[in-house]
This record gives sequence, C-alpha cells and structure tokens, in this order.
Amino acid sequence: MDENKTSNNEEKKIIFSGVQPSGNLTLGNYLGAIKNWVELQKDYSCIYAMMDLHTITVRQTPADVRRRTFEVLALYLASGIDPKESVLFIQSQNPNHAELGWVLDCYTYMGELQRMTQFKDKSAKHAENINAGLFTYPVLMAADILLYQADYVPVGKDQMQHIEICRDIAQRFNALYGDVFTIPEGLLSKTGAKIMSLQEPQSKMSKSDPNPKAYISMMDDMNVIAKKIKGAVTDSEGVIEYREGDPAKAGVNNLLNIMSAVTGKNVNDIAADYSGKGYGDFKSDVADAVVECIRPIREEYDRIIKDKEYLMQICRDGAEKARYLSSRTMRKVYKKVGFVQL
Ligand code: ATP
Ligand code: LTN
Repeated sequence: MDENKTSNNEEKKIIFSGVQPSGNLTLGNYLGAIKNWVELQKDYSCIYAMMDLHTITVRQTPADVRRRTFEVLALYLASGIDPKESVLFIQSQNPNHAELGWVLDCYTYMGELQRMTQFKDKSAKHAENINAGLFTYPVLMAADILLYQADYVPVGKDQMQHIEICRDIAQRFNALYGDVFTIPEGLLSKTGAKIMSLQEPQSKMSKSDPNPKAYISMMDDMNVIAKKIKGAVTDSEGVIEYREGDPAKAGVNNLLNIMSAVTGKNVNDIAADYSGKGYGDFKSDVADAVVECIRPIREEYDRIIKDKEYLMQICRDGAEKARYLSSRTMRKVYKKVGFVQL
C-alpha cells in the first residue's frame, strides 16, 4: 500500500477538487479530472465541489450557471462518485470560501498574481472584462483547498501553477502564525495527458472553445462524438506513431492519448497495433472506444439529471458537511489574525 494511504478511516488523507459549471463538460474534463477522482475515493477522504464562485470571473448567463451546476453534479454521480463516501457541494453554499478568500487576498502579492498564465490567457480572451475577481481567482482557489486542510488536489496539468501559488500563500501564512494550513500537493491523473483540441491540437480541449468541433462534450450524441473524432485534424504523413513534443504529430499524439486514456493501454502499444494501417481505420476505432467509454456514463446521467429532488438533497447534505469541515480552519484563521471571537 502507498505510504500516503491508510485503511483507517480516521487517518485517511484528504483530497479536494472541483470543476467550474461554466460550460458543457468535455472529454478533457472527464479524462483529465473526474475519472481520476472516482478511483481516489477508495483510499482518501474526498471533497468535490461545483466551483460556481469562480465562474462569475467571466460573464455568464445566470440560468446557465444554475443549470450547469446540476449538470456537473449529475456527471460526478454518473461517473461513479458516491455521495455516501465523498462530500459533494456547491462552493457558494459554504460562505467560508469567500471569507477565507478575502483573508488570503491580504497575504498574496500583486506580482505573484500577475505571473499567472490563466490570468494572462483569460484577460486576453475577455479584454472587455478584466475584473478584479479574474485577477484574484487563484487566491479563492487557495482558500477552497486550505479550508479543508487538503493533502492532495487532483487537477489537470493546466492547474499546477495555481497549486504552486496556493502552497506559497499557505507557507507564508504558516510562517507568520504557526501551523495553520496543511501544505497541499497537486496530483496529476495517471494518464497525465492533457487532452488537446480536435481542430487545433496544439491547444487544450476546452469547454469554452467557440468551435464545437474542437471538443467532445460529455453531452454530445454518440453519432456526433464519432463524427467529431473522424473529423479530427491529423497530418499528411499517414503514419500512426507517438512522437511526444513533435508539433507535426500533435493530432495523432492526441488521438493516441485519448485512446490510451479510455482503454488503459500504452500509447506505443496502440500505435504498434496500427502499423501499416491508415488514419481512417484508426480514427474509427478511437471513435468506437470513446463512444463505449461515454455511453454508460451518459445513460446514468440522463436518469439522474431528471431527479432534481435527489440532486438538491445531495447539495443540502454536502453544504452542511462542507461548512462543518471548514469551520475549524476558519475559526483558527480569524483567531490568528486577531479578530474578536464571540
Ligand atoms: P475553461 O476552458 O472554461 O477554462 P476547462 O475546460 O479548463 O474550463 P475547468 O473547470 O477549468 O475546465 O477544469 C476542470 C478540471 O478539468 C481541471 O482539473 C482541469 O485541469 C481539467 N481539464 C480541463 N481541460 C482538460 C484537458 N483538455 N485535458 C485534461 N484535463 C483537463
Ligand atoms: N480552477 C480550477 C477549478 C477550481 C479548483 C479549485 C480545482 C476552483 N477551485 C480548488 C481544484 C481545487 C479549474 O480546474 N479550472
């Protein structure tokens, strides 16, 4: 057994993660994040949230945020996250996130936040709305994690810079006030791979991509999924080979990574199976494998999403647990900084 894990419930290490209800969840979100979370439930105490406070850093349609919050929850459940084992809640339903976020804002430097890649990317994308929330996004994310004294945070590669700044903030606070926060570590999914856009395989598959052909939504019909994979951009070389870091092979590498993530096979073994074969055969098999991976999740999702009362009850129970679990950290922080305790 891994030394970080124990069979004793009391001593289980804590995991925290979440997804923003800001768009249709993609195959990238599933393979890069949620799939991994399901397996972690066995060995860790897991807390998974719908990060709605973060979504309003970009302008949203309110009804969409509401609907998508339930969609994200239903997808967690359909993927195999068990509400009896893990805490599932809506971030805005626990006020401690915003409160600790404010405190930590006062322990974070402008210069640190200015270096964040996501801030630079998103402010370029939303030049008309570069708001203070977008700038302090990583501080709220640090609060999310530190409130629960999380040991590990399973995220995709793109979020590692945010985990680093969270550790820096926590270490700074601890240096001033003693051991208040557990210093968390990022946990990359086993496949590790970033799933790339099907149309521009140099950039990541993103749910906010304006071109729907670029991503596979977990909500897409099965025939649409197959069509998108068959239309994925590759190259004119016609050789199925995994060449990491070679921009000319970005499309094929991505399809191999996807195939590997859904089948559990190694990328080079998959490539070997297709030596001498064309892209047509390969894409058709990748499409079948992805459809087989998504189909059962979708069937379960379609059933769960209809049961609003069940979803609401999970949110109520989860919010209560989340408030309770985080209240200890919050009290400690307020005491340390000198706020009067009544
Ligand atoms: P947006 O495109 O709107 O910025 P997103 O698709 O990156 O959003 P998030 O809610 O920010 O989605 O991310 C949820 C989780 O999914 C994170 O852990 C992130 O690392 C992971 N993730 C997102 N896209 C990918 C991808 N293409 N490949 C692997 N993991 C991904
Ligand atoms: N920024 C994250 C979403 C997120 C998150 C968190 C992930 C907000 N708070 C805390 C892990 C832990 C993203 O995936 N884009």
